[in-house]
Amino acid sequence: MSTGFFGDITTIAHDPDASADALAFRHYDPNEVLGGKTMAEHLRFAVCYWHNFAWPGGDPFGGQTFERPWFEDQIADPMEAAKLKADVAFEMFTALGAPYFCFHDADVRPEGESFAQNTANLNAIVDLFEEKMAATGVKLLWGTANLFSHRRYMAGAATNPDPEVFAFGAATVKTCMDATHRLNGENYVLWGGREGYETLLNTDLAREDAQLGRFLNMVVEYKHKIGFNGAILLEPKPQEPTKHQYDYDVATCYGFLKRHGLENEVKLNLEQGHAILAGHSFEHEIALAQALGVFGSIDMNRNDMQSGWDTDQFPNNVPEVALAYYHILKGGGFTTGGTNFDAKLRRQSLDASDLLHAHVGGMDVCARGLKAAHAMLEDGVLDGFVEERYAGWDQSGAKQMLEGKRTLSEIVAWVEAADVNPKPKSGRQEWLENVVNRYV
Ligand code: XUL
Ligand code: CO
Repeated sequence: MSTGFFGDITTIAHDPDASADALAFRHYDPNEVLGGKTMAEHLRFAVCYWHNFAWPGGDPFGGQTFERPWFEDQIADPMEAAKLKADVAFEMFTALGAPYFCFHDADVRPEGESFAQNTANLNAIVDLFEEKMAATGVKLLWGTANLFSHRRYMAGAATNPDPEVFAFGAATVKTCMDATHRLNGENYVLWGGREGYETLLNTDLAREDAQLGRFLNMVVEYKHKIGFNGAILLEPKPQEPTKHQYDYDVATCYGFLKRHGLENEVKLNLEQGHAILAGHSFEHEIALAQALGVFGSIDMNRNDMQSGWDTDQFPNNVPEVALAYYHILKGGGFTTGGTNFDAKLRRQSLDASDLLHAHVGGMDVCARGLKAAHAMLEDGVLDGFVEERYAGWDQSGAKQMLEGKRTLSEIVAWVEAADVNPKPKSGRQEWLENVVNRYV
């Protein structure tokens, strides 16, 4: 029986000719095939639990704006509230035709007084999820532990100066990995929201790095112990809530993984807004992760270009999204990863239908971006230019330099003997940008 939260809306169809205010996909057609895969298979959309069902609409200057029947001011029994929330969540996943969802433990279960109570609450909801997933066919893209909201984590979880907090966090991650494994999750994510510092005056950097490295190694050891086949993903973000967060960006995370022997065990979950906060573009982060062999999944959203905050808005810029998917497709597309909307409504968007419009719009923007990216790759104009640009390296003398077969002195001899005198060639950026514009 429906909760009635979304009125009589149960499914949203693909209808390019729908009227202006109708809830319909204009561009996302899950069954449309691009290069041998359907759009649904390419994009692997996921709806996140936290922004849609747990967040009350607060900002740093004001509290709750949303009124939801499962909020604690509406239902006295927190477990009943969690169940109603799950009912509405699955109604939304189904209405959108989203194949996946993602959650933190704290989004889905009531906060207990102890570790044991938290675990019992989580497991009760996981039982419910198991039933709902079987009934609807909705799958779990990833699970994760919220090791940043509760006050015990104010100075970090893995990087906390107090070993008891480290232990509480590690024990919590085990329960969330168990839950993810039970629900056949395809990935397990770690975002270190408080793994960083507010001031160096009270912080031992070397110690915190060692703690974080040990923590992640334990996660990987446990993954193998239980036979979890999904990927372990680290999610970079440079700051917010901390002044400085250790998993700053792709380059920093890769260095961290190398340092702790994890570069072949852990991949990355990249978020558009986090890339911007780090002073990069989203496609930079994706392209670098692909180049280093650690690309895993994406959290799709956008930041406000003026405010400088991590505003987690729904994506609405097709050219930007097209370049992100271009690099994803170029690297072979998603394997275990997908497109999770780590995006939230504006706090004035009060209606249940706003949640649907937000996702329908986001999914349509991604569909347009994907189509453009696919066409750019099919035509091969960009790729061809890059290949041509580096073609000199195919010659044997050039190869020998890279393979360590020529010393500096030997290179001098070669430059002199062959009178090497390079002629600069145009990088043709404006033409390349014009080419991209023909697709978006
Ligand atoms: C916070 C953020 C998180 C992670 C999961 O900025 O992106 O929601 O995606 O913990
Ligand atoms: Co995220």
